[in-house]
This record gives sequence, C-alpha cells and structure tokens, in this order.
Amino acid sequence: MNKKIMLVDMDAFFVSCEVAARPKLRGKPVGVCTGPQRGGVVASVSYEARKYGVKAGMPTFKVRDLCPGITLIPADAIKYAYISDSIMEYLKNKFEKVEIFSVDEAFIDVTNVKDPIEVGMEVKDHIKKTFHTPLTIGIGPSRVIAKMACEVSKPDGLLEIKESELLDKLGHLEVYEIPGIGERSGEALRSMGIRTVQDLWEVDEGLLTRKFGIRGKWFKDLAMGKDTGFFTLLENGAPLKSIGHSETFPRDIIDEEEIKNYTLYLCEKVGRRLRKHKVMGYGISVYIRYYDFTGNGISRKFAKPLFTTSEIYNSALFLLNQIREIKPVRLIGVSVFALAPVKIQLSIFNDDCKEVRLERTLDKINDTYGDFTVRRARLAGMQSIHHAIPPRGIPR
Ligand code: TTP
Ligand code: MG
Repeated sequence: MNKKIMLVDMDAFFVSCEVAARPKLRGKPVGVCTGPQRGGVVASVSYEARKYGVKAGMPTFKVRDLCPGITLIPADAIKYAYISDSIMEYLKNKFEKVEIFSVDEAFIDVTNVKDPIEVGMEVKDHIKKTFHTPLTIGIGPSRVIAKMACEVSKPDGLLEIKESELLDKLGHLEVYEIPGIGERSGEALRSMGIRTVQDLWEVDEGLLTRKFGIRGKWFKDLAMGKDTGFFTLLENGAPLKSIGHSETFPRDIIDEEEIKNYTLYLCEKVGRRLRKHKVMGYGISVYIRYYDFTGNGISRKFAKPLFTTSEIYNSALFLLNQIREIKPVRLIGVSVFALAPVKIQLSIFNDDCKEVRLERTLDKINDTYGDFTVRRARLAGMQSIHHAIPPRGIPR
C-alpha cells in the first residue's frame, strides 16, 4: 500500500507564540528577533511583515528599513520550547507514528488513517483552540510532497496532494522549491533547461545521472513523490525522560575521523548532563541527517546502564555505523533514555573505577572553568558549534 504522510507545520511559529498572548498584534507586521536588539536578526516573521519583503534571517536594521511599523519582540526560547512540547505531546498521543522534525514541524504517518483531511481539520481546530497558534497541514505520498503541499497552502492551510494530482498541483513549481534540491543544484538544473517540477518529470533519467550521479535519480524521485524509502525514527512511546544533545555542524562533514570527533563531542555533552543529574540510562538513540534532507534514526536498550562518556560514545558509534550512509552529514543527535537514578553501591560509582574517577575530575574542572576547558585529545582543535534554535529532526 502506498504511503500517506502528513506534515504539521506551525505558521510563523515564534511570532504566533507571542501574538497568542498579545491579541492586539494579530494581523500586524511582527518579528521575533534573536541576539542584541541592534545587530540581531529576525528568526520569525509574521505573514503581514513578509508582504514588505521581510524574511527570516534578516538583520533587524534592514527589517526596520523595509517595514518601519513592525513590532520586534525579543525571542523567549523557553516559551517556544514549552508550546512546541505541548503540541508534539498532543500529536504523539493522537497518532501512532510521529516524527518530530523541528521545533514546529512533525511528520505523521497517516497511511492507515481513513480520512486524513477530516483528521487534519480536527488537528488544526484543536491546536488553534488550545494554543491560539495558526498552522498549516500538508498531506502527500512522501515527506517531500507533504512539505510542498504545506508550503503552497501556507498560512492557515490544509491541502492533500494525491499521487495522481502531483503534476497538476506542483508541476509549475521551480526545481529549487523542492526540499532537498538547494539553490546550487537548482541552478545547475536550470542551466540544463530543467526549470520546473514538470521538467524533472519529463527529463530522461540517464541525462540526470550522467550529470549528477546518483543524486540525479534522486532529484527525479523527489519530484515524483517517490522518496518513501523509510519513515523513520524513534518508536513513538519511547520513554519521555531522556537526556540528549544534537547539533547542526558548521559545515557538512564526510570525513570519518571528523564524524567520530563530533560524535564524541555530543556524547561528552550528554554524559556530563547525566552525571550532573546523577542518572544513568538503559537506552540510547542516535539520529543522523544528511546534506540532502534525508535522515535516519535508531534506538537500542541495554541490560547494563550507560553512564560514562566512553560507554555512551561506544554505543553511539556502534549504532551510527549501522545506519550511516556515505554522504555528507549535517546533523547528528545522541540521546540517552530509560533513565534511572545512580545507586551509590553500583560499581560504576566506585572510586576505584578509573574511568569514572577521570570523568568526574574532568567534569569538575569544566564546571569551574567552563565547558571543554579540558578536552579529550580527540576533541582538541575542534570548531565549536553554536546555534540559536533547536535544530530540525532532534530525536526526543
Ligand atoms: P519555520 O517553520 O521555518 O518558520 P516559521 O514557522 O516562522 O514560518 P512558516 O510559516 O514559514 O513555517 O521555523 C520555525 C521556527 O524556528 C521559527 O518561527 C523561528 C525558528 N527559526 C530560527 O530561529 N532560525 C531560523 O533560521 C529559522 C528558519 C527558524
Ligand atoms: Mg513553521
């Protein structure tokens, strides 16, 4: 049976969270900015402000030039995380298979849902009534088509695109509007005279693979809604309590050693938090996302709990090697779940245990002098990573 995927994506999410508490701003140009007021950028922009050409990522001084009447509100990450969690919790209770893709997007497998449009309307009503935040729902035979259905019907939309309607409804879109085909590949396709989704349907696959290799076939599959290879991730119903960390890398990485280094860095972050909260975990999840929008995740439970960074790292690497494809990596996430308090009599808390002693000492130094003051040799010289928002596709 063909897959049916629903994407729930909040409209102007950060702005909507703020407007929910200030109804007077509804229908007005509003932006949420991060960083210092002067010199910061807008992370989220209301649809009214978009009419003035204001876009997410623009510096605030430019935003004010384009739209002098705009209300700019400093970001309140905790508020957005709380609303996001509550919305995702509702979706996870309502549906069997939910993949939380970013702070405001979730993919849901609705293959076995009798009337996805009606259910989509229920979801929209419930979220709007409960959180006073608008949203759009796209439904399609693949994640990419669900995303495109969502994009073309934003804001406050609901659209299903069936396989037989793909050309009718999306054929006119430019190739770079297909998620996964970036500006650069879009430009290369255009230089070959392939400008629209319909052009991709019609072009000979051989021509594409000669120019782009395997990615050429993939471009065509994306356009035709055939990217249903997997519907991923963590089983829904994985224990709620977990400690995880994921990062979008400063650039896509392909080098084996670098991937290992970043994985160790993530495990160190997770390990430190486990030790700080004096908990250990009987399960671990690893999630990977590639430059091309695809990704995969895997979880395992163990009889023996994970506690030290090296234990977490060894398990994470083992799982990563089972799912990793050889293509540039954009994001890795590591999360330890099935948490339990550390019992003092456990051998891992025995001070004779060299590994635990070493890690406690490292933690102490880093607690006093700042993160990663003392690093494992593998992490020396690694570029540090910062980001303002939770990256997309975090396993929770
Ligand atoms: P998006 O879903 O990309 O944007 P949006 O919800 O504001 O607007 P749309 O209606 O087009 O979906 O991102 C979700 C939130 O993530 C967004 O409200 C703000 C935050 N965000 C950033 O902080 N930085 C960014 O670069 C992007 C793209 C989003
Ligand atoms: Mg959104």
